[in-house]
Amino acid sequence: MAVLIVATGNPGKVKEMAAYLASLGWELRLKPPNLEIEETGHTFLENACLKASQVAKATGEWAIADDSGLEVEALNGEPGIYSARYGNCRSDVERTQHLLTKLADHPNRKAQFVCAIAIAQPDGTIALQSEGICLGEILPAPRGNGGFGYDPVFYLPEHQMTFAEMPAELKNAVSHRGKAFTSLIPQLASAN
Ligand code: ITT
Repeated sequence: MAVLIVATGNPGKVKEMAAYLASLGWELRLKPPNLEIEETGHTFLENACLKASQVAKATGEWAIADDSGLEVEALNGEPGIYSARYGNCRSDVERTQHLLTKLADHPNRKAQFVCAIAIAQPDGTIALQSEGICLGEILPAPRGNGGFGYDPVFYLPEHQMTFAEMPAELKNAVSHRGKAFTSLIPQLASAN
């Protein structure tokens, strides 16, 4: 069974990525915690490729990376690729509050989550890549306890729930990450 290093330090992502990758025939391993990759790309895809490629080279194994974030229309796409470090806040709760403060009572609440996934071979060459988008709205206050990051304020009108109110299986089926994995998984299954 080939080893696949999950190149993220975000526990919320690890859980979701492991759910998509379970039963694909790869032995999943976490990236060494001291291996930090600087995200110098200008797009989600560039950063996903950077992380996958550098972790693959450093470990000598296949690696999969996710770069993702929230784009809010009324904030001209902020926080975007800077979602993890928005406002220099130190926790998901603070970042979410920072977003709500910036958006204030703006009538346009439209937002989208974007996810780019890249898989690199042990020599760092990118073997597979994929992207997914999930459209929603930003609520004026958080709702729900599930998920991670901005999930409590990201509302899907068609489900009448935030990501944080959804059972994990439903979020995994409809999310930006779910869509990226759906197109990636058939290719990944045949790469092993
Ligand atoms: P790694 O780079 O180690 O994977 P990270 O958290 O720094 O972890 P990103 O640079 O891709 O990852 O930033 C993604 C941020 O976007 C993440 O920290 C959340 O704040 C947000 N985010 C991404 N997907 C999300 C989701 O499904 N639900 C809620 N917030 C999400």
